[in-house]
Amino acid sequence: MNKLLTALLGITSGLLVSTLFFSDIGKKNDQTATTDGNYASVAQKVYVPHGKKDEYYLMSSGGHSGQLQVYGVPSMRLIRNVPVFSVDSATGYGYDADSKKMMGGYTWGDFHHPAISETNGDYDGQFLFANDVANNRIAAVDLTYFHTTDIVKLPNEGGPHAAVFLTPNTEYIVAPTRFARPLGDEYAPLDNYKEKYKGIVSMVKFDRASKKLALDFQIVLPPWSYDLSDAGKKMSDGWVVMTTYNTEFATTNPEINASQKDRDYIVMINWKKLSEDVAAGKAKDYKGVRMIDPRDVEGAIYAIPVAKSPHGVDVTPDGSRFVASGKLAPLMTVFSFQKAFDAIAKKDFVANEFGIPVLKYEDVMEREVDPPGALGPLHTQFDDRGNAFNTMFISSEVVKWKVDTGEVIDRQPVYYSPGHATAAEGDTVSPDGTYLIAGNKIAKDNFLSVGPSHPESADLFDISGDKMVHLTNVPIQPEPHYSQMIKADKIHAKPIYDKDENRPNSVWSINDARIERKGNEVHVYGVALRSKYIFDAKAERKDAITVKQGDHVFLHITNIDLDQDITHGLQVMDYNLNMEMQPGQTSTMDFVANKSGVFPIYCTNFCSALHQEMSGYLLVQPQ
Ligand code: RUQ
Ligand code: CUA
Repeated sequence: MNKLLTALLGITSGLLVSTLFFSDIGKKNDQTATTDGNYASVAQKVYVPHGKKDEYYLMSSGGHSGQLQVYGVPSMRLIRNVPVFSVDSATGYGYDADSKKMMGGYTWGDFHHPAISETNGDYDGQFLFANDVANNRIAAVDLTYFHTTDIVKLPNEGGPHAAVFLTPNTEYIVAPTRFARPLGDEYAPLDNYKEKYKGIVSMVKFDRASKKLALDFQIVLPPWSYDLSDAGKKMSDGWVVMTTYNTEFATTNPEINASQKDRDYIVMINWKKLSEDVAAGKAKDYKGVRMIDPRDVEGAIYAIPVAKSPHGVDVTPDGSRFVASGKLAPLMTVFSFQKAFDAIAKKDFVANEFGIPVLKYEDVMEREVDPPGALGPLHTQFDDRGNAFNTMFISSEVVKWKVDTGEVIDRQPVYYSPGHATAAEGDTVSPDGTYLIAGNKIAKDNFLSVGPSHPESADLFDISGDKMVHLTNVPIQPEPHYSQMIKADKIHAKPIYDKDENRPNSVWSINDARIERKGNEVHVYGVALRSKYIFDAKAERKDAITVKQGDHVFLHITNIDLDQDITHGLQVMDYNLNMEMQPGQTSTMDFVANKSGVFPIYCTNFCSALHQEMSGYLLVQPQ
């Protein structure tokens, strides 16, 4: 094994490495094998007859599509695409005024890790948070309406990849950076990396009433790269553990230069202590951001050596241990919070060059788990019977092992190269132990070919027995990073928006529809209903809007069909505009009518037998 790894690492060409990673692995797998060879019994487990519903929602990251995909488990049917960081013409997201403003000028994002809001360490099903690695944003999605309600931009971050994870009562949405950068968008040459570049952890607050996010403070750390992290719970509540890589400070060719040392660090931070100190005014203000250096707070930060280049660390459901996976060392390491606390109490540490106390590996480590031939461990999930499940990116499998003893219980191939695994409620204080999916990066020959690039894929397992039973392999929307699986009855989605007479710009009666001019602003307060628009109740043609070239036009349209699933759309031809109004929703779109002419308007959402007739005109008189 070590020879193989050395061989892998010795290859300096990225191309060769990728070829090795992606060509031969998986071939040993017989993709038609189910565990017991009984297809009918397996098929029954994923078949959800008409009229019945799935047991779980799978909230799956859409990666660089910037969107959230909602699947049903066990059927693995894609139910809904929820736009979060990217424009979406299907829903008009990014075109209507609210979402356009939230997106802050960006049109895409890279969504990696969803996190469902938690109460006492369990999913409460109210909200979901997500990160945009590409443009340093965090979003909140309301799971009552499956709508994005807020996006906040994080200054000083360099791609919050290790985000988002939550503290057990959603006190904080935590977002550690991937790249270190100079603070305040400043310039500093890469030669000054060690001194001038900082690693940042953003601590974001969420207000459930207003559904808004706000950056509370940032933690300033050495310029290491931070990767998947987790929050303590129960006995370890108050702490976060984060993996690091590139403790070598590589500024070029990281593939080689960031993998030199045998050990990187797990960083343990006491977020409760830091947040108390920030509240007590001990943070420094840097360009409007409260910043705290944990080295200035006694007992707030420790580092623990870990197998090199770890990709993830996950806290066990009881909060007593954390499991780190070294993607370049073929093993999972189990660490004990209690052992760490004991070592801290005994002051059994030495400060490193940054003045961060480093605990001893042997003091905190409980065991190393090294299944023979298993390569590339990435992420860990848990069931309700003391078992852990690890994805193996290189050997394309899921390994099930006992957290208490390290005993390997089962290994099942996946098709192919899994990133994350997701067990039902498998990162909470009370996992269900029912289903697990592997989110695979590669599908290769699984499906009908669609050319050189294939879809990503997911394998679904029944994990209720000792052996994992492979149920199905499905194509999945790109790109499955993390996902979470929540019991269906924890989600309380509303069928329509409340009829709120006080909502700004809403119109609830046909007779109140009107067009008001204020200088060169034209405000249309209209309604949409099956199967027409009423923009101006008093006009001869109630579905026409006449403006002058150069006017700033605001369309405020309320869908007054308070019926489940009767969504209307509204596009404006040749103006690159489309929005939707869900039942009871008021949407606003604004634009400058800079082109003169006649522009048909029609409903983009099929809403009735006369949907095709649901139309109108924008008439722009030339100047
Ligand atoms: S990281 S595939 Cu973007 Cu979640 Cu491990
Ligand atoms: Cu309204 Cu189609």
